[in-house]
Amino acid sequence: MDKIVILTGAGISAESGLGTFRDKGGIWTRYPLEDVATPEGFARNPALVHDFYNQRRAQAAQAQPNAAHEALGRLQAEYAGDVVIVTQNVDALHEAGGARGVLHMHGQLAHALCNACGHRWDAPAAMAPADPCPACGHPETRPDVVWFGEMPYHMDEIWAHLSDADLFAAIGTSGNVYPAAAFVQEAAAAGAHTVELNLAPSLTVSDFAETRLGPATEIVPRWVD
Ligand code: BJW
Repeated sequence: MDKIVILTGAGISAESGLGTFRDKGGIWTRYPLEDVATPEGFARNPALVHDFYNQRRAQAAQAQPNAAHEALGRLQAEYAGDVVIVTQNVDALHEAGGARGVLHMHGQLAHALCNACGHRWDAPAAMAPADPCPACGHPETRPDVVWFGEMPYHMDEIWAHLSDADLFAAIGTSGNVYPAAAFVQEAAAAGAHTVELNLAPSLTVSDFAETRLGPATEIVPRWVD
């Protein structure tokens, strides 16, 4: 049975009202990523980082899945083979759109993480510096997201799926951030057909066999159906 591996980025949630990072007016044009998305930034000013993620958590909680998330949920439900969704996004819109078993390689806004014992739990609406871990009581708690210099989650499982993929699609990601930007090469080396679906060509567009350009809510349902 054929295996489809789909990588998604911020572009798939853009039409649900969640900002992308590197487009005009994007999150990293408004907040220095060194301050809010690195362990060093968190150590320097945890209140600033919590404030940034508390705002993003509140926005994400209001957002609704769009036609692209729903099309992928449908694909997973109806396709006879295996459809693996790997997302760099920290929102829960794939799950709200009907997807199952989504691999959140950059973590999830809805979870908190204890740096001391590794315990994860549902994040409160407003996390604050030195909130104690409910399991061990340690105050080194943080949003459960992957910052620059940290190891993304589920990597062994993701590389295994890529090495076994018949079709690899990347949707709404700019190809700036590794290791996700290297997935297309891994899948192509394994013999998969590769397709990019994006509003504008990514940095890695030349690695893909096929490119479909347009807003995700138009091109993803058309590609799936
Ligand atoms: C639409 C649309 C619409 C708009 N429809 N499309 C050299 C080689 C290899 C690696 C490195 C290297 N130098 C440095 C590194 C490491 C570093 C890295 O990649 N740096 C680069 C800047 C070069 N990577 C890491 O540190 C990663 N870890 C790692 O490599 O571990 C190994 C290791 C560990 C320790 C020591 C040594 C090695 C971790 C990366 C973590 C990234 N974290 C963030 C924040 C997550 C939490 C949060 O959300 O705040 O993840 S950064 C941010 O970027 C976020 C995203 O998931 C990620 C990717 O962004 P994405 O999704 O592509 O968004 P955009 O905005 O860039 O693009 C949007 C796209 O959508 C565009 O293409 C638009 O056209 C499109 N679009 N509207 C369709 N309507």
